[in-house]
Amino acid sequence: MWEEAFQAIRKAPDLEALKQLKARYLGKKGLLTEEMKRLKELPLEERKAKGQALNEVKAALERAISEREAELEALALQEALEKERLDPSLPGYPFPKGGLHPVTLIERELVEIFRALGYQAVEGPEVESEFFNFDALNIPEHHPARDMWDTFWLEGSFTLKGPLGEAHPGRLLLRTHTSPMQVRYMVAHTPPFRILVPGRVYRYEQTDATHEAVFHQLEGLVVGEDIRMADLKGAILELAYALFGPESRVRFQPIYFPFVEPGAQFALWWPEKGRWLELGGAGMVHPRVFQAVDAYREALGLKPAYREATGFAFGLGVERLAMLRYGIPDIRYFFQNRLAFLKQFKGV
Ligand code: FA5
Repeated sequence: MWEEAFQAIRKAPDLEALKQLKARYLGKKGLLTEEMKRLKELPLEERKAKGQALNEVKAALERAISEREAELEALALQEALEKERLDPSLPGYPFPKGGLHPVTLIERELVEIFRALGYQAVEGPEVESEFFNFDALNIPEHHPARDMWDTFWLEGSFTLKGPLGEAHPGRLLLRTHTSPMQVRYMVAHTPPFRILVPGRVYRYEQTDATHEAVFHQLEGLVVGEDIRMADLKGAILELAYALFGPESRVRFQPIYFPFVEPGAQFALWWPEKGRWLELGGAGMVHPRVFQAVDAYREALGLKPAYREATGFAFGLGVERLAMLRYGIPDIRYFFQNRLAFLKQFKGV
């Protein structure tokens, strides 16, 4: 009878079967356990001999079970090792690594250049009020200058936050340039300072190879005592040197922007290509802008801080610069998210 048990144990195909065999012989209601219970029915002499024999069988069964268990475990391990074999000499799977968008690359480069000149980068909201985008920048309603910026107007009663976090009522729009941040920053700070405002802007425009409805600008604003046009030219010249080396030059041509006087559009000389790059607009901050800032400050209970101030501002198109820099023929490529295009720009 026990011979059969030993055989079954030795041949148990897996751990589960072994567990069942263990229960069958050694469990609470197992054959051997039952046999032991019956010992007390035997006469004393027999009981002793039989008891000893059963104890030996029990020990032997236990030994057999744990031996088979060890065998089966080793087998399972062997199997797993076979199945999950790892070949460390195989080449790894290529893991695609993302790169930065070309607009981000140029934007970071520009911010770095100006940071070295003491500028601090700040950001402002893309949903803006008519007041900061136009009125405070000396572009009143019904003034023809408003036509310079075709605007996406927003509907609804969302209340915008002003420069100090106060509720700012007013008609809402998607900012058409980064210049409203000039006003926001000045209201909340006192001169002197040098700031940069990188950001996305929106224009209700037909798109073509050089015009997008959504694009990026980089605004610069420097306010202090006795800031002059020469300082503006110097800042743009530093930009030209940083981008195109010491052979570069800058060109300023008069142009009208309501928030600067005089106003200029500026271009950088690209020696490598032997051509001028039209980059953006600039000028000396218009006194009306300073007045609007001080009026707003007073309305908030702050002291006027711009009565004696002088300053310059500039704003340039980031995509336009990226296009020229990287030889991109169409501005629309930036927002199509085609990997073949984006993969050409690597950077960290
Ligand atoms: C402005 O937006 C002024 N706020 C710039 C400024 C700032 C002037 C501070 C004076 C003082 P303008 O509309 O010209 O100006 O736009 C500035 C630059 O943005 C342009 O030179 C051009 O590089 C870029 N730009 C304008 N429109 C588009 C467009 N639709 N798509 C792509 N880039 C554009």
